[in-house]
Amino acid sequence: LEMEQALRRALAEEQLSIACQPQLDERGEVIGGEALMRWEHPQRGWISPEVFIAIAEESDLITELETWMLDRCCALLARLPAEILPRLSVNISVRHFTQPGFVEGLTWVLGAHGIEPSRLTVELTESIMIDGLQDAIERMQALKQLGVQLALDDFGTGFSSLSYLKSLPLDELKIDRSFVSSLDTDSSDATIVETVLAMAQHLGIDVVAEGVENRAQRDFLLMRGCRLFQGFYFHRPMPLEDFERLLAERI
Ligand code: G
Ligand code: G
Ligand code: MN
Ligand code: NA
Repeated sequence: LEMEQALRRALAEEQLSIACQPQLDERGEVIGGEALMRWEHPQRGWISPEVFIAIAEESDLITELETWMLDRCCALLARLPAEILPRLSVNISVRHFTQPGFVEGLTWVLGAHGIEPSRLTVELTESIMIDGLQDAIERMQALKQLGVQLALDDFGTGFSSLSYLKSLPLDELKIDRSFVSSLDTDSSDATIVETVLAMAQHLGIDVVAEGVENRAQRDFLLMRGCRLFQGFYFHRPMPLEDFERLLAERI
């Protein structure tokens, strides 16, 4: 509770910021980024998002944090033309996603900034199916009608069966970095990654490989049809100013 209060104050007192990790296509061009929340406490320093997101998710504070995040991300998309920043991904927690006003809020913020909705990707995890597949499908369809892109994050770490994949209106799968990081050392993880890529191709869903840390991993993925990459091999998450500088350098 003490931590929750500190986090509420962090939001009010602008201790929160956004880091962005570039996403690249098969030619190595930056085609977008994933926005990640950061918290620098005045006394305790940087607090890991694993810690503070979990605390925020215990209450509707997560909705406030992610609403702030969405507003900042839309402002960035509005500031940079699509040629410079084609797309941006944000993580939305299941608690926020299942809130009654979520779609309305998202519609409002996109409109307020005048953003083409397809430039925003909403990353969800398999926990969206907590209330059942049908509820998840309906909520996701409402988002698709808005025109945003939908990604399933941390794919492979959940407990759900693969059969739900064909019923969800997904644009993108993000293969969890735990599979990617052991591609070159664990043959069963290599098989899982190959299978996910083949399956996604059949379903017409793009795949983002997360946590690519070396060239061998990138080459393995590329040879098996992966077209989107994210990981320390290319870039670490960076402050927004640095991300904007990186984008500006390309032209
Ligand atoms: O780089 P990193 O340590 O930031 O991220 C740690 C975890 O925190 C990741 O699983 C990431 O998805 C999550 N995370 C970062 N920002 C947000 C956010 O705004 N909302 C949610 N739900 N998760 C986030
Ligand atoms: O769960 P989500 O994918 O949203 O979280 C992104 C997290 O993955 C962030 O904590 C980010 O710092 C981390 N990350 C991104 N690229 C790499 C990588 O190449 N290696 C490792 N170990 N972590 C990564
Ligand atoms: Mn993510
Ligand atoms: Na992930």
